[in-house]
Amino acid sequence: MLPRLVGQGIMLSRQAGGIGSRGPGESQLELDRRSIRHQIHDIERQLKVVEKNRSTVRERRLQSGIFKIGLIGYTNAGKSTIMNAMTDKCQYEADELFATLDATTKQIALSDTFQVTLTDTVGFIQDLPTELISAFKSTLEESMNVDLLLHVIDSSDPNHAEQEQVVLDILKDLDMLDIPRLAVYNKMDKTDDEFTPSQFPHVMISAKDKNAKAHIQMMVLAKLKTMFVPFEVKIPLAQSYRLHDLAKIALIDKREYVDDVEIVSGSIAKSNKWKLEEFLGEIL
Ligand SMILES: Nc1nc2c(ncn2[C@@H]2O[C@H](COP(=O)(O)OP(=O)(O)OP(=O)(O)O)[C@@H](O)[C@H]2O)c(=O)[nH]1
Ligand SMILES: [Mg+2]
Repeated sequence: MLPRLVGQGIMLSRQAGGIGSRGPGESQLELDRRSIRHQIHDIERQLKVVEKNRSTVRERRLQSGIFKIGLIGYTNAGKSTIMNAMTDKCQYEADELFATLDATTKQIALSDTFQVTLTDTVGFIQDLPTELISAFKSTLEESMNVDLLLHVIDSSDPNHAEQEQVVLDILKDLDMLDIPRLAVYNKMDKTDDEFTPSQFPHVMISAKDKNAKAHIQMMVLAKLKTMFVPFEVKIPLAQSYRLHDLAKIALIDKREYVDDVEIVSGSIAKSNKWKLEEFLGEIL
């Protein structure tokens, strides 16, 4: 881009002309170049700040023990629409390629108490244009740290099978195939009746349907039950109120009262077992 300024510099200098105005073409050119270098430097600095903020937020989230879910899928599959349905918020969605170029994370309640973060990401595509690779990688980095991937598929697209495969291939390239996954077959409202899903487990929905949120919540909770490890704790009744914090990161199945003790059973992510021990340590 910079070399093209040569012509422009001369032109601008000719325009100036009079006494006290800028000198010959070269100095104008230098001015232009310096100003652009400043702008480039400025943008680079801003990008560094964004990156730094991102990694601090990411670190804080890693420490909190909150379960993390990432929405991934081919571009236009309906990830942002699902994000909106789950969070009751407005995230840019559009019928165009790469409507989302930046990762967005929101914390939501999956049941009365259980909290998760949900991250929307940029859509996958075959033969990604080089200009988009860095945006793609940096938003994907957000989903690298997640505990569960929701693979959103536009079931109504005649090429949905190829698109599913592209996503799975990219996951393999990124070493993300071992992250637990739930397939979300979306746009069922315009999918023909013969459609048969190929991935398991899955949920079939229309993101625009009012029941979409409840369906996804139910399937995610069922999936979590298979991933979590069971536990049983006894809490003195006087300390029962502290269960509130534990219930944000653990699924509570049953609460029983025996004398002045509450017996709580449920399940928790393996990575959070130490949190349970910390909790028990604090109440004893
Ligand atoms: N008919 C129908 N349209 C849907 C459904 N879900 C999403 N859409 C539409 O599909 C288009 C793409 O949705 P987005 O949510 O922006 O898709 P995305 O996966 O976030 O796309 P990128 O950000 O580009 O990767 C939008 O026009 C949505 O309104 C659905 O269940 N049924
Ligand atoms: Mg999007």
